[in-house]
Amino acid sequence: MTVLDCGGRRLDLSRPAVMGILNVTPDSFSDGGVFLSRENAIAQALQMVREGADIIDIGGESTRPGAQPVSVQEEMDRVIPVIEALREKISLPVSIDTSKPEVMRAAVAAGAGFINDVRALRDAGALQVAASLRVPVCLMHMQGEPRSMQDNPRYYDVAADVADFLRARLQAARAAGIPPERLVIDPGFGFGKSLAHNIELLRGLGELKSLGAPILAGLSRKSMIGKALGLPVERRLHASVALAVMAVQNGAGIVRVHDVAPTVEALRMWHVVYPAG
Ligand code: 7PJ
Repeated sequence: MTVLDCGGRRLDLSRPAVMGILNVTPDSFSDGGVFLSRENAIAQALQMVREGADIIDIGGESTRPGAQPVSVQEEMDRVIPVIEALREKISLPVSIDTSKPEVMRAAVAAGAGFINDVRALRDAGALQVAASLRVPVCLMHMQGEPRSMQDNPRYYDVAADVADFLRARLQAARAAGIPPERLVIDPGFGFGKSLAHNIELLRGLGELKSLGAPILAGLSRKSMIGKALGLPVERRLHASVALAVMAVQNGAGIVRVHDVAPTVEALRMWHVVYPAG
């Protein structure tokens, strides 16, 4: 049984874990602006806790294709008050979705117990800061930068290229002093990937298990559903739940989702059928 120690709060990975998404941004692609106010963000987090989430992932910078970067100060102003409020109100671990070392430091000081970095600690100083904070870190694969990553992404062999990248980032993280029991990996669905690339990665997700770290997968409401089924973002719930189950079936230990209640129910059923994983 694996339990991640998230700054004193537990994330149990002996059964599929659900990470609920809390965007505190004005421009996230599916719910941008709605949760901008602090009160709304907190209410949304509490709702996800009631629905059975295992960890709440708070992000203050949209990484959707085409999104513009935000300043350190702007990102802090969005996320830190929400993390501080949630520290008191919920007992689950809170994850900070950021690439900026300054935001990582402030977020952990405010109560976050997990770092989710779509840039896999490649920003200057991020490896050293993350190591000093002693909380688990998710290292995600991304080809290119959000602004341009969906302009004709190319790979020699997408599964092998992603695995090679994650292996190298795990090595860099360990070399910086982050022990293996604090590392999680993520192939980064939709981050510089075509529909065909995403499908190949999902089918081959189990191959990442050989890297020895728990796997996080984020497929919720993503454009691969839009491309495959022609559905707008507000109609992607059922396919998102299906993809979460497929990801778990293929080896994911954590799924990052917008719709917590239906995903929790689907994965509870999965766990009844596959109690040993
Ligand atoms: C992911 C993420 C993901 C991790 C986003 C969206 C775009 N972090 N942050 N994995 N996606 N670890 O939610 O559609 O797939 S932002």
